[in-house]
Amino acid sequence: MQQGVTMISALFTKEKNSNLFSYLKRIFRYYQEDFLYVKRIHELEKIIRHDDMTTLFQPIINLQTNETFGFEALNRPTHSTIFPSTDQFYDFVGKTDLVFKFERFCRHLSISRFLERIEHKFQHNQFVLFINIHPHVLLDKNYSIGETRQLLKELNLSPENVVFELTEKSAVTDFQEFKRVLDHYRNQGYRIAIDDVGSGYNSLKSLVYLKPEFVKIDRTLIQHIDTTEPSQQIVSLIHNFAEQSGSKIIAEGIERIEEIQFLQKMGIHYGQGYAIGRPNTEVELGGFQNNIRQV
Ligand SMILES: [Ca+2]
Repeated sequence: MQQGVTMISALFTKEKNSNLFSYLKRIFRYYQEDFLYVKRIHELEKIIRHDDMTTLFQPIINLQTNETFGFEALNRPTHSTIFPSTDQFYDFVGKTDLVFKFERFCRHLSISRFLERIEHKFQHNQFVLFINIHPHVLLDKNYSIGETRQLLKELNLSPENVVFELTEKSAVTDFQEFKRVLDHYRNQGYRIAIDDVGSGYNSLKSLVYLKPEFVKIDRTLIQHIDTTEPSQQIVSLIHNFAEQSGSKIIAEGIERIEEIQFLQKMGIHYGQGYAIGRPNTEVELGGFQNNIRQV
C-alpha cells in the first residue's frame, strides 16, 4: 500500500514538474517571440526613416518587337541581419499595422527613384512603371491613393504611366467589391496587372471578374514551357481568356531562348526574366539577341 502511494506521488510530482517545465518553456518562447517582434518593428521603422531599401528595375519587353515596354520596380531591404530573406521581410510587414505606411513609402520610393535613374537617359514618360501593391491595401476603406497622384503630378508623370501589380497569392474573396475598387483606380487612369497568375489560386476567376489590363503568368508555368505540355495547355487557356477580356499577357521568369521562341509563336505579348534583363539598380533596356528567331 505504502509503495503504491509512493509511486502515485512520484508520478504526480513528475507530471507537475513536466507541466511546470513546459509552462516555463512556453513563457520563454513567448518572451523570445515578443522580443524578436519588437526588434523587427524597430528595424522596419528605421528602414522607412532612412530610405534603407534597394530599388531594382527589371525590364518588361514586347516579345514580338523586342522593344522595352516598361519596368517592374522591386524594393528589397538593404541590410537584412534581422530579416534573413526578402520574403521573410515582406511576410513580417504584412502582419504589422505599419503595412500601409510601408506600402506608401515603397510606392513613392519606386516612382521617384525610377525618374531619377531615367533622367538624361530616356524620355521621362517613355516607359510604363509596374509597382507591386498589396490587394488588401487598395481594399481598405481608409486608404487613399490621392497623394500618389499628387506625387506623379509633381514629377510630371501621369497615372497612365503606372500599372499596379496585385498578387493573387493573397486571397481575394469578394470579387465584386474588389472589382468596384479597381474600377475606382482605373477611372483615375491607372492600369491593373494581376500577378503570379497560374500559381494555383483564383487565376481564371480573377481574369473573368477583374478584367485586368495585364495578366502576369507565374514563372512556374513559363520555365521549360517549350517542352512541358501541361504548362502549354494552361498558358494557352489563360491566353484565350485574356484575349476575350482584352487583357495582355506578360510571361514572367523567362530564362531560356527556347521559351522566348515558344511564347512568340503562341502570340504572347510581353515577357520578363533573366533572358531579357535582370533586376538592376540602373534602368537598363531589356531584350533578347536579335538573331534568335533564326536559331
Ligand atoms: Ca510582381
